[in-house]
Amino acid sequence: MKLSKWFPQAAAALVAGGALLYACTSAPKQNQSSSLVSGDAAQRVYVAPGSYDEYYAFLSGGYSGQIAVYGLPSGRLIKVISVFSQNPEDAWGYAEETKPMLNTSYGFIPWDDAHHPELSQTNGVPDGRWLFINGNNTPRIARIDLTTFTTAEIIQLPNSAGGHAAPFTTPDSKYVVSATRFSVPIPNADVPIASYKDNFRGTLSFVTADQPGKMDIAFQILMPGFDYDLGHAGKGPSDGWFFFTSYNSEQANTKLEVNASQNDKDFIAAINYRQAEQCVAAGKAKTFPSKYAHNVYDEASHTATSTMMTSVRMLDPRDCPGVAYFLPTPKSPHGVDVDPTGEYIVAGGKLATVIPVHSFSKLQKAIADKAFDKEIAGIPVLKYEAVIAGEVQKPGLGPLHTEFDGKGYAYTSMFISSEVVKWKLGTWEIVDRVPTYYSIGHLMIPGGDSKKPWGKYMLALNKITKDRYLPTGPELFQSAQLYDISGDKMKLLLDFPTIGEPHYAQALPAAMIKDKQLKFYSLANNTNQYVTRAESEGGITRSGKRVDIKMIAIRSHFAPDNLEGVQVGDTVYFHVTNIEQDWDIVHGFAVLGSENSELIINPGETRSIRWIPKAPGVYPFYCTDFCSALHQEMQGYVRVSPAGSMVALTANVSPKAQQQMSTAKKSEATKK
Ligand code: RUQ
Ligand code: CUA
Repeated sequence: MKLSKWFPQAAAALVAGGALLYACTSAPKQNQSSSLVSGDAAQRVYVAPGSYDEYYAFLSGGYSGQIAVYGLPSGRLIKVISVFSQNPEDAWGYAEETKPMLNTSYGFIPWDDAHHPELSQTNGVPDGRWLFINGNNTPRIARIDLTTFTTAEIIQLPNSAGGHAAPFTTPDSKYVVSATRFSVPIPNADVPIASYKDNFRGTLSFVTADQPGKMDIAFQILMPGFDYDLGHAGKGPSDGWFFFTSYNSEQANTKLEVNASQNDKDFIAAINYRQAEQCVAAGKAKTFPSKYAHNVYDEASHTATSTMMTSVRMLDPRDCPGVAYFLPTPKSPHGVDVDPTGEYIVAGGKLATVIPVHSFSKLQKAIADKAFDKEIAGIPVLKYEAVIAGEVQKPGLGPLHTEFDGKGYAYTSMFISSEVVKWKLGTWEIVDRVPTYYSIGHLMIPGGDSKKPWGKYMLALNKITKDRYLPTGPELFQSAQLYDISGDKMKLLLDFPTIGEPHYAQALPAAMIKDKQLKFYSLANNTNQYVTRAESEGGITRSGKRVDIKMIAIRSHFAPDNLEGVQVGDTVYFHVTNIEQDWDIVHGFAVLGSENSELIINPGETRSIRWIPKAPGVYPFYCTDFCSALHQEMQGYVRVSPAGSMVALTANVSPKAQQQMSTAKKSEATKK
């Protein structure tokens, strides 16, 4: 590609123009790019029907708020996990049981912008227990259970806005972090925006993550009012440290594209979080009133609860010397990535003409030598020369993110010049480059941000796909491109469209989790307050204007399936238990005129949906998942009468069930 020949003048022009232009205007013709695919590519990605992929890949859904799971190398979409957005496909955020998962201090929030999936780690290597992901807009972190592929927990981050540098994990998953992209008044307050420099601050949050259901904000660190962008934990020798990029060290509050691009260097914040732990334990952090939600999904009751928390511990670096240092880093850095050995800290300076790499051992020496330039808000700024290990020269335009193959090489995405550049750690020489189509953001190597990458594939996550797929009107899908990185040269293998906008992704060998998948929920262990374990337990009850209908779903009927006595003005709850105990036998439920989504009910699960009928009539309901040969027979009716009607509240329960019921009652009576 033309732009992959790198011109400093072009960078200067782009920066002066204050715009990051897309390179796709000089896109190669389709036949050119397809000729770049090597001859055996089809074979390398072909996973025969009925065979499994080698890796699970988890791609963020960006502004869809969800996660998409793909098999690699085939690129087949195998699951969409509902996280931050209501999803009618599985009733996430529509079913009563799941609504509390989307609760925040701002109320019920049906959407977020999810950027960075991160696998839990043990000893610095993905362990297949959980996947975390951030919500950017209303800062949150979610935990996904990798035995059920469902969201199990969400914690909100107070004193934050734009939870972008999240949720990167420590090598032991003790913490996942989040940082403010937007600095804001802390606590948030009604102040003039022009008072930015006086009133606006950032925070770095450390969230305990290794106890399911118990995520908690261990502490927040109060930072100067920059924009904090991305983070990664140290490992090996740098274990115990965390690195966050920042831009807008100018502290501009308007026209950032120009005003935050003035300084030659911004900063990476190096945080000694063990030092922070000690300061917090010594009482140096202040208790800071803060409202934030902690939402937990209980697998036995199939029900989420939301708890509003009221305070955090806030640590000011001035009260904890040695907790934070700034590493000058050119220029408006975006990604920060630590190599598998833990020695090198690589920054992707969007506007930089080099890829700067800091050295952890030099950082330690610089701290010991007090090689400081100045101090900002109690945080020493180290001398660039004292911490820099090397610079990758002329890498391309717009470096963003770097991953590693575990064989001594780094791979950096170049947004503007639309390419991936492979370079050698230690010598900083570029050894290969390949085009991407187009405008690559993140890239991902399975385990590529861990101690032990599985360095066989690299996935490029692209923003622009003009001319790659059949055109679909004004908006085109984003895409992922799979490259073989097992040899010296990167080879393009496959190109597939993605849901939402994939930012980051993670992947692990399928063998790590595929045999741990839960096949169905135990009906016997179902503790939902509306569980219906047998037909005889179904029924309809009224309490004032609230009507509860309990029913079972099984191939191929609902029971009860004829309900009367509902009145206009009632709020009706359908509680449906799928009593199947068999893998993937899922039923659905939907009722005419419902302003809600359907329900999708997994085997052994109970789900409830609220319905407010507006007019008298008879309303059919049916199963929405083609579950059996008689799926179309899986239907029923609710009769709605005018308010105050004398129609009795009844649910038909089959004669057999009624018999069972009366026998049960009789035996209860004899027991008494
Ligand atoms: S950020 S490229 Cu969240 Cu790089 Cu998307
Ligand atoms: Cu149950 Cu279709």
